[in-house]
Amino acid sequence: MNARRTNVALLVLVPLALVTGGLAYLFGTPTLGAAVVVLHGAAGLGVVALAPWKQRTVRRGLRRRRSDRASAVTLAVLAVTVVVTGVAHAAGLVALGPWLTTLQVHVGAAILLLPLFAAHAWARPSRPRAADLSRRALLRHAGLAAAAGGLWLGGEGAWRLLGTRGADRRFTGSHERGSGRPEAVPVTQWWFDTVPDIDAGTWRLQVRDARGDRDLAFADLDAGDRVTAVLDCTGGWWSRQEWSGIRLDHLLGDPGGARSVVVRSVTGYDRRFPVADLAGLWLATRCGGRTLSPGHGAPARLVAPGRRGFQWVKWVAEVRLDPAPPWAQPPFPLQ
Ligand code: HEM
Ligand SMILES: Nc1nc2c(c(=O)[nH]1)N[C@H]1C(S)=C(S)[C@@H](COP(=O)(O)O)O[C@H]1N2
Ligand SMILES: [Mo]
Repeated sequence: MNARRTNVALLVLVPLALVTGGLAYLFGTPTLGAAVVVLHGAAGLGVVALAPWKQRTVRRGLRRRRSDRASAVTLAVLAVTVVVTGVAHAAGLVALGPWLTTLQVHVGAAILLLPLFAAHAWARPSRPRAADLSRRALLRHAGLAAAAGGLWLGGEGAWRLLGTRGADRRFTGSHERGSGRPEAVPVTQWWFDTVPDIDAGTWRLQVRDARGDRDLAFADLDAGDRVTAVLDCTGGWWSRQEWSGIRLDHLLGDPGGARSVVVRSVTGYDRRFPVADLAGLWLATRCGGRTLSPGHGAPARLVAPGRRGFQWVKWVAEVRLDPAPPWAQPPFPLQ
């Protein structure tokens, strides 16, 4: 690998890692989810495999004192942070403190890295050449892919040999926490939401379906429809609990011409789901037989098995059938 080829390989691997990382958060079932997470790990470790070559370029560059040196050094620090936290999370280090998961740092650093990486690559003339697709070049690419796959397998083997928590993480990469013990589940917000103060006695759920609009009280929803489901937070942990409440097809009845159902919280946080999935969504009033704690979504929160945690809307204020298609929303919540 010379310097230009190393850079071209990074121009492929870093965007691949960013895209597969983002996609990993959109899949909650193993069918595609597992493949995307493995590809992500291998792409990220492919970047590691290039480090011995890149390191030479970096040394030469540092001697040359270019004008964008500070941002290049920041980029390097972010890249090391992303890789170290990614591997640390995979190994089993879930949290860096009571309020900070390793993956939050991983993803945060990766997002900060994106503009610096783009500017850095733009300012340097490492353009691909036709020869990068020659037979000999393809052999080199295969070598790099094998090194990346080897590092991934090596990691999996190492976590098993060393007996770290990395050995039994879920297909999403998440680690188990507090299954069967609702009080041991972390209280987590997607971004800026704060726990609202709601009186379950006066609280009403607004429902809009084919029959019109109505308000329901807590007792109307505490209907005993049960499900055991895994909440898998993108912060890197999962937990299996027994929930009960009311299934959305029981709550709403025949969707008529509606294409989606919108579930919105008291705080305005909302998510949209296909009406075809109503029988697989629950509005839960209880977890492990007890009413929900304020942090975990009291009086009622959505339980959406097979979907990542950010879809499990807490403190639900409204459930409404809607003519818009289920994809008419940003892929990730904005609040
Ligand atoms: C420059 C961008 C990125 C690089 C270089 C990178 C690199 C890595 C590496 C090296 C690992 C460890 C793989 C292993 O040891 O098996 C990892 C794990 C992970 N990364 Fe990233 N990553 C990037 C961006 C992202 C983004 C944007 C997300 C999510 C939005 C993300 C989510 C994850 C997850 C969930 C894991 C855990 C996978 C597992 O445990 O198997 N990454 N990443
Ligand atoms: N209203 C609202 N609901 C929300 C969130 C939020 O920020 N606001 N965060 C989601 C995320 S990211 C997760 S992982 C789960 C966490 O649920 P828990 O706090 O009961 O563990 O709630 C989801 N529901
Ligand atoms: Mo989450």
